[in-house]
Amino acid sequence: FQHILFSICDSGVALLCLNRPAQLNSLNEAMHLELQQALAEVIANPAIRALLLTGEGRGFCAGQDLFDGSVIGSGEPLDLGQTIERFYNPLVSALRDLPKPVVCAVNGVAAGAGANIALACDLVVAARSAYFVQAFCKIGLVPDAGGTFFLPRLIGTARAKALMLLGDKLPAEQAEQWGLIWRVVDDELLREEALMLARKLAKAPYSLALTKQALNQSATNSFNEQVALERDLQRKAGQSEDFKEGIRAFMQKREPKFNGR
Ligand code: T3D
Repeated sequence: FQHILFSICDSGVALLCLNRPAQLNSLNEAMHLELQQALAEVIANPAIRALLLTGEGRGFCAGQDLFDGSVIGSGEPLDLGQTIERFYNPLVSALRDLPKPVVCAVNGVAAGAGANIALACDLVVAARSAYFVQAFCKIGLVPDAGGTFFLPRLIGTARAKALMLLGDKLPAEQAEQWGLIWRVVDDELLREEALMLARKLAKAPYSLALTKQALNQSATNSFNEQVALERDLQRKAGQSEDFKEGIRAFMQKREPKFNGR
């Protein structure tokens, strides 16, 4: 890969780093294509049981690369909907629907689609110096990459509206206080702490993928639909090898050793 770093570390964690630090990891077409390939590998490879997404350098991701040829047209009206359809929607859907936990380590500014890509992940840990900015309004665009779905659900409509209409910076500590992200850590500890979380999640039982599915669907389900879904997912979890192992380990008073099946 040219624009991302992708490796499978020990203990079942895949590490995916956005790697255009001079452009604050803004996303161009080539980078999107590489991300699609890497995510396909994360889905297909059973040895990968958790994903850690982060950025190289002082930024996490500044959203769309505004210098990319597809953004600055040659006089023809642009169809930005195409970029959304081809790249951003599949990317945030893949992260959200991935049947494996995704930890996002926000190492610096997360702007525009970069902020919303972080919100599509399951656990977001941010460096104390990081901040989030819904930069779209500054360049005459609409928030995308799932932002209008995630943001009001995470922090409420009043705060989401203010952030999206004003485009103000939201420092990581405030984001943590508002419940936008899981935790803020000191800058120098970010990678280590995020990796620790991802390693822990990589040891989780099969039921974790089902739990993620239940929580994702609860955003749009009615109460009746949600409890019916819990019943169906519990039925599946109850048939898993990991459930048997969990019960055995409990009875034998030892730590369970789950294999994700
Ligand atoms: O197809 C479509 O276009 C639709 C999809 C849209 C999705 C979107 O994400 S739209 C929103 C795009 N993002 C932005 O509007 C954010 C633009 N960037 C900024 O506002 C600022 O750079 C930041 C607030 C993120 C950081 O500010 P600061 O002062 O820390 O850094 P800087 O000096 O502005 O940027 C450092 C370098 O990164 C600079 O390059 P240089 O001058 O050192 O060579 C800058 O041009 C580059 N950079 C930052 N953001 C982008 C970028 N280059 C390309 N695209 C960017 N988005």
